[in-house]
Amino acid sequence: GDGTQDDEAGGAAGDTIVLGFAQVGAESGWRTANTKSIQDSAKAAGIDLKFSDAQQKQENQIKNIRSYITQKVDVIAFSPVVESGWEPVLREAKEAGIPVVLTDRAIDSPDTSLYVTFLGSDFIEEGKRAANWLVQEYQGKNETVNIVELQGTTGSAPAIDRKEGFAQGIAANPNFKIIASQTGEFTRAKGKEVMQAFLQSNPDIDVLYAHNDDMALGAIQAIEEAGKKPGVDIKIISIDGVKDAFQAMVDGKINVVVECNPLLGPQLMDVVKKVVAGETVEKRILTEEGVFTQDQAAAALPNRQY
Ligand code: GYE
Repeated sequence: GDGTQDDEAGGAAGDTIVLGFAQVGAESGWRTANTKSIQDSAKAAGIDLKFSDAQQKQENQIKNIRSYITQKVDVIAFSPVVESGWEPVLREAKEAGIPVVLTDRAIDSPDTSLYVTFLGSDFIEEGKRAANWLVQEYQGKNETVNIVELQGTTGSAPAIDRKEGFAQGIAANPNFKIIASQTGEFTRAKGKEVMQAFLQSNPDIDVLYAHNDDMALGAIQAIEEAGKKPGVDIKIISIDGVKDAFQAMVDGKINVVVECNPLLGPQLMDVVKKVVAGETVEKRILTEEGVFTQDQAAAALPNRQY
């Protein structure tokens, strides 16, 4: 993979594999854990990792992928910031004979020959799990439940799918009303800001559904500053399962967390090795995840890995 002539087959025996990884950014606790997992496991696997951070901008990510193509890395992996607009750069990678692994987030292209596999969570399922908790929580009650939603990055797979999965999950309950839904860009700062606006225009919020923990944690500050009790006056559902969110559950401020595992590094390195060795890999590799409620939070917290 270093451009010498004996690695034309993409990593002959004894040759170090070069992996170019184009990360989304450092927007959340999930992302920080994901980056660390990729860096640590590349090291452990003896893979030469070239890493870039796109600061949540697609144009940066495209530039970073192009640079890996120019450098003739063995494999390119990336976590697409948004779903659309990847065909041109992925065709360039294909023409250069460099396999691409989608990590964490999917793209919307129907041309599945542009990547070898997609490794990551089922975000629709996560949205459904969030909704299922709510349906259970209000079982047997007919009162109107006013829900506000903090969406992730506009156009990203997790924002689109978590919204859709949740909507599907509450669809059979007409008393559940999503009264406001806006992006909080997966960050604490934006989550707080948008929640402040929600609170100002809606006096009667019962539930917050946040597409990730960081936005929920930012929103908690806004709720407290407005003189309300997070977890009690406004029930909070979030996704990811970072330690700070478990702590917030222990403190009674978040009601339920749907787990999304960021520790994709070991599986990614396995896939990269297989691809370089010319082995076939499954087109879709799913991560396994759970759901945690307040009564489970204290016991689970010490074992959380991210
Ligand atoms: O939920 C969020 C991060 O793509 C699954 O991105 C990931 C999401 C994660 O910023 O915290």
